[in-house]
Amino acid sequence: MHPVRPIAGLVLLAAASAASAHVSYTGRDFIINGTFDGVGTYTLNEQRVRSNYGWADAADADWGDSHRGRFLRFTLTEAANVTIDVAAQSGAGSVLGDLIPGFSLYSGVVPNLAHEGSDAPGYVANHPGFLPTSPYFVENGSRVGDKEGAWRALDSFWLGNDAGESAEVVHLGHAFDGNGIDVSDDGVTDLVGDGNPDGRVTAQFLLGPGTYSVVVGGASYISQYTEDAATLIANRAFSASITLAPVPEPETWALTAGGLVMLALARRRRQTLA
Ligand SMILES: [Ca+2]
Ligand SMILES: [Ca+2]
Ligand SMILES: [Ca+2]
Repeated sequence: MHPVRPIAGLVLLAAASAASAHVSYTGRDFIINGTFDGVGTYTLNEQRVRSNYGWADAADADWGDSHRGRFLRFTLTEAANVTIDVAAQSGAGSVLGDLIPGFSLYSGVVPNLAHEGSDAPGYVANHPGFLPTSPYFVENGSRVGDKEGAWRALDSFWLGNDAGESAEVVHLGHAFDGNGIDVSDDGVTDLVGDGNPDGRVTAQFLLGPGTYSVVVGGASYISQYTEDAATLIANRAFSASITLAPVPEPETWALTAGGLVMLALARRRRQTLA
């Protein structure tokens, strides 16, 4: 069994940076103003995400903290074959370059400054397991309710902000670097990675017109128990790109309600973890 996670240190840092740490897509649009010219590669360099465990921690039964993910977005005005690539980048100063990247793709975006424990109506209704009090964890290390955040890496999730705005993003797929993750802590791997732990992960999707979120985080589940306090929440640097190609034979694929048919990545069954 793993030792109790050192969450007290997390709380202090989260509180100190809470005003700027909530979800923001500003400066994280792959395609500026939603313009789509049919083909091309769009890259966001020198992105950062705090911790090396956020994605994996959002893949387990008690969900994860959206502050440990980096939210990127793009808009397609027509259907496209989209390759998403995320790679660790060398860091500068206190920014580390050791990210084991994972990402999830969602249809839609959440409102600016969305966060766990927001004042948006419906927060508790959309987060079974949270109690109707503001903080989603407290300073003695005990969580309020049985969820540690609202981010779900393997499923859709809902977030709101203190202005009362809210939205659900619909999970379309995910991929992560490495040989697999044991998110139920029983010694058995639950999630299969890309099999090549090289700091990079790539997956391909057929997408219809619409706006999409790509949420990037660390896929090192074990690091939340093994890293020292400073390393645990250190920023990790990464680059992310999307490459668009025309859809070759539109009659051979059908748009789902969410506008997606997956190509290279078999959709994982929804995880119900004991
Ligand atoms: Ca978790
Ligand atoms: Ca397991
Ligand atoms: Ca890889």
